[in-house]
Amino acid sequence: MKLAIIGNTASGKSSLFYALVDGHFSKAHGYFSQIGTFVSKDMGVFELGHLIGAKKITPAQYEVGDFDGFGRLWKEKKTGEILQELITYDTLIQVVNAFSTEDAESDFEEINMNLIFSDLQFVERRIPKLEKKVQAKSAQERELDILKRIHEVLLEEKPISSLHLTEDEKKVIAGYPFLTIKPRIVLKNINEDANVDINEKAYKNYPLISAPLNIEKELAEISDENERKELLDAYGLKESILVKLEHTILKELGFIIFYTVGEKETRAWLLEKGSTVYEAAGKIHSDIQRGFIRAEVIHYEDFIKAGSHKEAKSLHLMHLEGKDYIVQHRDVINIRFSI
Ligand SMILES: Nc1nc2c(ncn2[C@@H]2O[C@H](COP(=O)(O)OP(=O)(O)OP(=O)(O)O)[C@@H](O)[C@H]2O)c(=O)[nH]1
Ligand SMILES: [Mg+2]
Repeated sequence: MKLAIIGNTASGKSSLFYALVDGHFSKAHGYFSQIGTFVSKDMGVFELGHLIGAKKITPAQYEVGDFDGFGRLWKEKKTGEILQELITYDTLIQVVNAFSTEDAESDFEEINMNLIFSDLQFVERRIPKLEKKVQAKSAQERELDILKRIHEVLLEEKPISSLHLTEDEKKVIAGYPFLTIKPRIVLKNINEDANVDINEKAYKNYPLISAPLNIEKELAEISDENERKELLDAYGLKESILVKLEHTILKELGFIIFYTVGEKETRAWLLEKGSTVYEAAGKIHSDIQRGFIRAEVIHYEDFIKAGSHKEAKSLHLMHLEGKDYIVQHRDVINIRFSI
């Protein structure tokens, strides 16, 4: 899963990037100044792995890009090129400067308008072409109708996500490089002396998280638990926002985490919510999916209670499921297969 950090110049993008990747990064080319890996903050996989004495523990991971395209390069009108890079990302995390400016709204809007403008440019080029195709009966009128509705909301300076498209309609336009339809999370970068307003949960319909990102960056650099605590206390903060941010990302994207628990390796996997255990098997290995017989499922809490697959089985905490079972967040899964 790929996360792009976007935002205005000096809004705190790189501060968030460093907090997320915790040293796992490299310089990038093009419109990302650097790319790195965010290792999931979900501790379940470590608890399970330690419980059974796993040799290797592999948490879920996200790819993170520190995007730099909305400044000078955007003004040089390299929008097409920039778009091609940004479009490969699943979620946009928009950092908004609320620490050195009174006007966080215009900081948000400047980037928001870049995204809207990019989509607008695209539909305006696409609609006349599609009209010709519809006339020649080589394209469907339905697609054209959807694009016209999209055009209207963009002209009102609203994101495509504000248009309530059905799942079917979304499929029709899935191949288009729209940015304002992507899940977006707003990260308000507040001053470290300001109080976090915990009641404020959304910003213009986007899920909102507020934090002083310079402190988040510092927290990532400290490994000593007591020192971390001191720093948090000094600024009246409860915890780093990274756990909450990951939850929000999973919720917005509609993803869950499931585990495979083995002595050789205990691992956490990201999966689209609503997926069957057969689809989950495919993530693990195509052979396991091909030879799928049944799935042994134990929920995380039950596994922790029982301590092992065997004990969970004898306590009747394990249930056997067929291909159609819908995997739940934090299920421990063992696939019986034969090839
Ligand atoms: N006081 C304060 N300063 C901050 C905060 N977050 C970032 N800064 C400072 O603001 C400056 C810009 O932060 P960066 O994280 O580099 O921002 P950026 O968006 O990556 O900047 P560019 O890549 O140059 O566009 C740095 O000097 C930071 O130390 C904050 O929460 N509070
Ligand atoms: Mg930067």
